[in-house]
Amino acid sequence: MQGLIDQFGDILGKEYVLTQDQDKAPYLTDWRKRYVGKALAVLLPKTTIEVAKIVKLCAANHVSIVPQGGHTGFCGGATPDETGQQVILNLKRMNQIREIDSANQTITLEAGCILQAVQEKAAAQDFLFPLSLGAEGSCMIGGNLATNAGGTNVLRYGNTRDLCLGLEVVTAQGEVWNGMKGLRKDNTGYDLRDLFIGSEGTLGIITAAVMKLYPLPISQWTTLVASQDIASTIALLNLFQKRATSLLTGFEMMTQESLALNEKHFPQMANPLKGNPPFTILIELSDHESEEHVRKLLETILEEAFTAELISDAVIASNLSQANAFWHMREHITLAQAEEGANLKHDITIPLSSLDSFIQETDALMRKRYPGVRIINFGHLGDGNLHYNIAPPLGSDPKAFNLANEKAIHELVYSQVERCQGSISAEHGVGQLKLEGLRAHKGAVAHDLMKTLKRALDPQNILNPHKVVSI
Ligand code: FAD
Ligand code: 2HG
Ligand code: ZN
Repeated sequence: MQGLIDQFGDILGKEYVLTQDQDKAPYLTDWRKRYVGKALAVLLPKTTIEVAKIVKLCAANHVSIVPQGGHTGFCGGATPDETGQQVILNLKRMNQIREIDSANQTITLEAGCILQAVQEKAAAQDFLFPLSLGAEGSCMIGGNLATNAGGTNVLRYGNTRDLCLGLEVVTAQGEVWNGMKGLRKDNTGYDLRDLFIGSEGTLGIITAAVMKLYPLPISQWTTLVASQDIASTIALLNLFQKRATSLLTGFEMMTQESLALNEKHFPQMANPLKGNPPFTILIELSDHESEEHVRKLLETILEEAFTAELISDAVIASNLSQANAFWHMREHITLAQAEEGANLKHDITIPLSSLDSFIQETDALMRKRYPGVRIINFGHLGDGNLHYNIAPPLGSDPKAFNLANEKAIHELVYSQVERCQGSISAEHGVGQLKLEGLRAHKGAVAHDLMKTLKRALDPQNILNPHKVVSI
């Protein structure tokens, strides 16, 4: 293998081929500390040409590649297996923003750009790059595209897929596909771009992209409201959709139990709504007209909601720092869960019309079968996306609880998801975490088509094998 390592060094420069255990360690464990892999080497390319040369070399030597961005994914997609025979290809050095095209309202950038840096670069030129998620300080645009990440602005601007106009991809054969036209219309046969988006590094390595920009709103207003039940919360969402239409940019839900866990670990982030309501809803409106216009609209809709008894309390953020504090409270639930210890995540989508029955039935079954269990349910309710996470009963050992109950708890939640015709992965992807259940969930025809695509594009199975589909 030393010969191969030397050849990697010839392509990248020796300092960008990490082979020592202490150098590789940060790349080998996923964010949740659920998967720990081994790797022959961690490779840090700087250019698309280098990526292409590495893929050709790996293909010739039957060495498989695990593409990696910020390594913040929740499904173990960027973590190698335990053989120590795979290489990690981390794209963090490919972090150039190539161009902002103001007339076309697009940004052209390399896959290793950190999401937050992209947002800041766009804002400096008076544009909004709307993708926003809790990991934005470390996740990368290539990872966002590879997972088709969602986040908190999907309601208005769509998933990462909806924000992408063009891609540059290195194929499993080490060819470079240049699909970097920033076109909003292009009906020239099969959509290769959409094939690579969401493929989690199994079909090609995304090296660059052309992404959409939007005008920066001049005013944003954020409010927290108290709701007593899910039926009222959905009626509230529909009221906002009707009255605020495209000004509605965020609609997030947090249950009492989620916020209690947050407050336990981050007491400075206590819920400003009094009385610990069963559901706390964070709503954001963004406007291009004036502060006055959006504030009045928000107040009017909230008055209507009070009159219709959809909400029992509301706090409007009086300044930017208070608005940020509301968002931090929402985003810290994941961190509070990590502090608390191992938990079972379910990133699911349910049609809004079935959400009430899903939560009522699943909560009841869960509490009956697992007395004392904590249901940390929160998420992007405007998209029907729940993070229906399960924490073990207080006082129990998380690892032992999960070992004994993980399979049955997943089955309970996912059978309810199927009953409601939902999805077992809303925004986090499949990776290795959900590989097993995918065939049953997608159905044999869809699953076989996915395998056919994988075999056609990567017949040697060198790109992220045993993630998403096994062939
Ligand atoms: P990685 O974790 O490095 O990789 C993810 C997958 O993409 C892997 O399969 C990897 O092989 C592949 N990949 C990475 N780069 C490339 C590339 N250039 N070409 C081909 N394949 C590649 N996700 C959401 O959707 N919404 C959220 O609201 C959200 N919030 C989060 C909050 C926190 C605190 C954390 C830790 C994570 C959150 N996530 C969320 C999950 C995660 O941030 C996203 O999945 C993100 O898109 C992953 O980006 P990454 O650069 O870290 O990718
Ligand atoms: C979020 O929406 C992320 O905050 C994380 O998708 C969800 O912790 C989770 O399960
Ligand atoms: Zn989420």
